[in-house]
Formats: sequence, C-alpha cells, structure tokens
Amino acid sequence: MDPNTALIIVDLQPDFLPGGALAVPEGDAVLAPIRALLDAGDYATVVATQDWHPAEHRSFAANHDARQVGEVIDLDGLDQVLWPVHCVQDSPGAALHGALEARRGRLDAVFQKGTELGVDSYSGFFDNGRRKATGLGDWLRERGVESVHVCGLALDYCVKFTALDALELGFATTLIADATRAVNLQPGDGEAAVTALREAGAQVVDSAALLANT
Ligand code: VGL
Ligand code: ZN
Repeated sequence: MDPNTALIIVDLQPDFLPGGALAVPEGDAVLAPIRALLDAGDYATVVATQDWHPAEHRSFAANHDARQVGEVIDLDGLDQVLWPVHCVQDSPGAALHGALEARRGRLDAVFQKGTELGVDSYSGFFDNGRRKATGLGDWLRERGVESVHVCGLALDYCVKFTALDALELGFATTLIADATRAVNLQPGDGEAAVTALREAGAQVVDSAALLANT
C-alpha cells in the first residue's frame, strides 16, 4: 500500500455486530474483508475509532422520558436520533472487536468518541456539533497521511460522517464498500450514504481491488 495511506476502521465493536445492543444487519460480513486488509493490506498506518459513551449519554432513548428508539429529538440545538443503550464505556459491547484486539500491535492508535454527555459523535474526527476535535485529523497529518481508506460500522452513520470529514479535511478518501454495512433505520439509508460520499468526492471500491494493488 502507498505509505501515505491510512486504514481507518470505524467502530468495530460487539454492540454493532449481530447479537449486540445496536446490531447492524449483516455487520459481521465486514470481519473477513477487514481481516484480509489487516493481514495483506500492508498499511503503514492503521487506526480505529471506538464509540465510547457514558451510561447517561443523551443519545440513548432510555435516558429521556417517554421516548422510543428511532425517534429524533432536539439535543442542544442538533437533531439527534435516539438509540438503544450501546457502547457504554468499559462494557463488553464497547470493546474493540477481537479481530482488532488480536492484532493490537497493528493498530497505531484508537480514537474514542461520544464521550460528552450532551452531544453525539458519528465522525471519528469531530462531534456532531463540531465543537471538539478528537485529534484524529492532526494525528494523521503529523504522520504524513494524505489518503485514507475507510471501513467498519455503520455505513449510514459513523462511517459516512468519518469519510465526509476526511474529505473536508483534504484527505483523498476511499470507502471500502464490502467492508461496511448500514443500520438502514430507513430503507435505502446505506445506498444514500454511498451516493453522498461519491458526490463529496470519495472513491468507492471493494477490498479485493485494494489488495490486488499491494
Ligand atoms: C453509531 C449510532 C450510534 C455508528 C454509533 O457507529 O455508526 N451509530 N452510535
Ligand atoms: Zn453511539
């Protein structure tokens, strides 16, 4: 792989996989391509994001009176989808998936997000209000990274917003289409995310094409 290209693995955590608290349909289908990318992709930089909420997080429906999962509320001036309780700090469902833990030595950094009670953070770069940066953007720049390959969960939320911010920050950005899956709260959300990413300037490829070039 080009030495200035980083692999960004978004939120590969048990709570987003089948059986998890916020299970992404077919979420486990991303594991094989991600393992292959880690094994054979020869990336100089591999970084993971980790959804990491306090138990009282305001994105959880259970932390509001008479609210259901999937409802949208105003949270401190931002539209907020209400989610099931998920990725609570230090809970098993919030751990990085074993596919990454087993290769911990290959992970150069982990950026946690969603730690502030009153604002959600879909992007690995900024919270949804862009009030704070996680440090990922500066960290990539300091390492000389110029392009990023983005995969993980979920395509229509954290993968989408991580890739959009990467583009906005000036990184050449590729979505690894077979290494991501969508929540699809509304049917078609996953396809809409791919369209939005293409329109914003992202390349969309399958892992096999990337591995064929290494
Ligand atoms: C995510 C919803 C809530 C994600 C995280 O990783 O896509 N989605 N928190
Ligand atoms: Zn979350």
